[in-house]
Amino acid sequence: MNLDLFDEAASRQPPRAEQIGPQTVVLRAFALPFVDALLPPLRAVLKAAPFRRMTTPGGQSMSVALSNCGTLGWTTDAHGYRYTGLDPLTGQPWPDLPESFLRLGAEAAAQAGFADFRADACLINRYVPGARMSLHQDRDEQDFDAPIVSVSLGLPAMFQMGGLQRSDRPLRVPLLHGDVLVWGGVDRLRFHGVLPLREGHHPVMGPQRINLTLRKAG
Ligand code: MD3
Ligand code: FE
Repeated sequence: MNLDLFDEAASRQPPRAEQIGPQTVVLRAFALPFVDALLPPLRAVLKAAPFRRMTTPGGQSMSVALSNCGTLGWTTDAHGYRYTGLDPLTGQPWPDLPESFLRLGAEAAAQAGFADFRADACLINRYVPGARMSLHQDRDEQDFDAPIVSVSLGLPAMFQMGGLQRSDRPLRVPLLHGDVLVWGGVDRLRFHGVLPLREGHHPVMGPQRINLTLRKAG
């Protein structure tokens, strides 16, 4: 038996791209080579702008905790959803978008067919077991021509991708540690959500899922 070949086959998976919509691609494991470069700056961002749970305009407390980095950050409160330049918790500008986040966003977007993507905002969502995100559209950004790049870290989640109407039956797509989802163009305003996170412990991230969404918000 050729052990070298066996080793190579066992350790190096081919890049897998799954087209789940006309302009929506899942790049399986695309972020794995970036993880070591993402985690230290992620920790620094969260030290300056800690995770917090926000209240929606409808008065519901979100089960997902969030933070942001970049020139703009997404927030919600009793008055509505919007992007702000200052973190309402600290009164300070959101932390800078780390280079490694920008690089991953640009490379994943290019791989999915969106050239020259440069994010100015990154929403950081934390799911603990039971946390979920109900079906919604992302429509608080200025420019719907730019794609969004989503990076999944930690525990697996079941993502729901619906259509342009809330009533369209969603497709279920599992998202695992290192998976990257890129969507734009005709898919940009699709309804989407995340089913309640299952209990578990991830070897790198512990008992949680963290999702980074790189956006052009301004
Ligand atoms: C839209 N986050 O932050 S990734 C959000 O996993 C959000 O934390 C989820 O929705 C999360 O606004 C989902 C975002 C996503 C992925 C694929 C899509 C949004 C999509 C496909 C089509 C439309
Ligand atoms: Fe969303």
